[in-house]
Amino acid sequence: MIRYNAIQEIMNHITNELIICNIGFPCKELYQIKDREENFYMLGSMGLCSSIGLGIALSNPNKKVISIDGDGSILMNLATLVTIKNQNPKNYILIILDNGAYGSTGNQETYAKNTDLLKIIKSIGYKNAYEYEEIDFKKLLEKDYNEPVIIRYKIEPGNSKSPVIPLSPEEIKNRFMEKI
Ligand SMILES: Cc1ncc(C[n+]2csc(CCOP(=O)(O)OP(=O)(O)O)c2C)c(N)n1
Repeated sequence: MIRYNAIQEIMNHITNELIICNIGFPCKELYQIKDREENFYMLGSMGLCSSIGLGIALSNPNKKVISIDGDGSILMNLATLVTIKNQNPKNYILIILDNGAYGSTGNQETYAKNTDLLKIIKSIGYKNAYEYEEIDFKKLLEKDYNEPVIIRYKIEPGNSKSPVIPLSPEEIKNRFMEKI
């Protein structure tokens, strides 16, 4: 499975959750699969999708917030995992699409090829750390948790042919802010 199909699978279960999406192809693919005002397409700041999601989750405790991130971006900002754990937003779900590659820039291998991100996540103390293939994501979304959830979704490298998003950064930001 490549990223496009993984995002399709995730979006099959989404209702009114806020979604923050990783830079590059993930955003273009999410836009193509299911554009909605509740989607924030993060266009510039590699490594900060999970941090932006954390801020949105802390400031909107009554909404479920999902960040769709990548292994390369998590590796670029590993401290985010410790920060999220300590801030402990109960309404936050971080999904890491782990293709072992910097997919958006040409599938150069990342260290996630040899370093198990889920082991790192569990070692930080996350109780709700899962492999996507081992959970029922629909049921997970229906449940309430006392701590953040992190899901690693193992996929293959590969980009779709999704075009550039026809919205400016200002338009993306403004419609998302109005929605929340
Ligand atoms: C600080 C910084 N370094 C590099 C880039 C270039 N860049 C954009 S997306 C990307 C790859 C992201 O890889 P990953 O997070 O694993 O997501 P994937 O594209 O594989 O889904 C890179 C290197 C950038 N935008 N910002």
